[in-house]
Amino acid sequence: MTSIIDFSDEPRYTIKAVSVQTGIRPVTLRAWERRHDLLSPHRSDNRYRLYSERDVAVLRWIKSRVDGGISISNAVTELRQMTRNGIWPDAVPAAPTRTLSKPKATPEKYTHWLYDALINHDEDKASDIMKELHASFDLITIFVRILSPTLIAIGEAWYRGEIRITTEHYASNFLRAKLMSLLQAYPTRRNAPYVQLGCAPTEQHELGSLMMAVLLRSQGFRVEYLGPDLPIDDLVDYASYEFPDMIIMTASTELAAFEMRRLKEKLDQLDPAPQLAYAGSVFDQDMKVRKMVPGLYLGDNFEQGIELVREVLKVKEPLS
Ligand code: B12
Repeated sequence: MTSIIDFSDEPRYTIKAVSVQTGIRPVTLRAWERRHDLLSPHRSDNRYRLYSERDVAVLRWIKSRVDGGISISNAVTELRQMTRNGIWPDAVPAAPTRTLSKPKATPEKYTHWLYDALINHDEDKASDIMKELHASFDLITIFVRILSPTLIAIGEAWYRGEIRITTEHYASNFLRAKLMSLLQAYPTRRNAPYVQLGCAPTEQHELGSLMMAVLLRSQGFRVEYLGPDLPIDDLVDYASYEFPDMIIMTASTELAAFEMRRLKEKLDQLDPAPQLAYAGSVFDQDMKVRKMVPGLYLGDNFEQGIELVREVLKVKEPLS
């Protein structure tokens, strides 16, 4: 971990550049400076504020405290007390940037390369491909046009007996691990609509749910990913004192979907009752199942799912 004091204090960045790097709007930055005497950025010849790498690191740290539920004045006081005693906090890692470079190939070509690397258990190659994908495509394109088709091709190859089950497990676990790292690379937040995601009882297919968790967290939601095969009673008990705004469950079988009826009944007894939303292949394929399960069906694709979550949780502006 690098300490904030290790960053350069040479004036370099305009307020706009700092806003892009930290996700703090210029108007908020100016207000923090004015009201809390937080930073005194250098002024250029034409009186523009210029911030250093260290200023950016301080702002990221302050923002992580505020996102964690601490008031801005307490966060500033905390920082002052630490620095007065010669202690500088560790720098908070930046959220993954999304400045995309021109892709070397089409999503279809990448799907083919990733499939090949995974069925040959070539982890280095698969990791390199994932790095390239992250540098060249937005998350939706990676998930919908590359990872999902790769998984489907692997499922089909397994079904036809062309690859062993061990290889299918290897590939899905590799992708699960990459998705978890991606999820953890985005900052966790406190002051944002709170969504818990996971899979219905008996359901092991968790990658769709995990992808949605990454997408929502990348958009600024407070997200907790709970994993596969969740027991209803424990989930409801957890929700009774964590107060999520929404719980999203996925299912690929009728058995798993029907368990959600019981979940809805129990959640409705809570006050406030979280919104129950669901998705997954069994709902996509069978309208009868959707009719039988109360709650909000998020649709068969992530874009529509995100739109509906934003609508129901009344998020109009981008969350930062
Ligand atoms: C990986 C995998 C597994 C892994 C899962 C690992 C993990 N950690 O998730 C493991 C090995 C555990 C597994 C187990 C089984 N599997 Co499996 N599995 C797959 C595979 C290869 C990929 C699934 C996947 O992750 N797809 C990627 C996701 C993103 O795609 P998706 O689920 O289709 O989701 C789309 C939409 O539903 C939607 N969506 C999904 N989630 C969400 C969430 C939100 C919020 C929103 C808005 C949208 C959304 O968006 C996606 C993109 O369009 C598929 C092959 C295939 N054709 O899909 C088989 C497949 C799904 N499995 C299958 C089967 C039969 C099983 C088992 C019963 C096998 C067995 N005999 O044990 C068990 C069931 C276990 C259980 N009880 O759940 C069959 C299902 C057939 C059917 N329709 O009934 C498939 C299709 C394989 C096949 N060709 O036969 N499996």
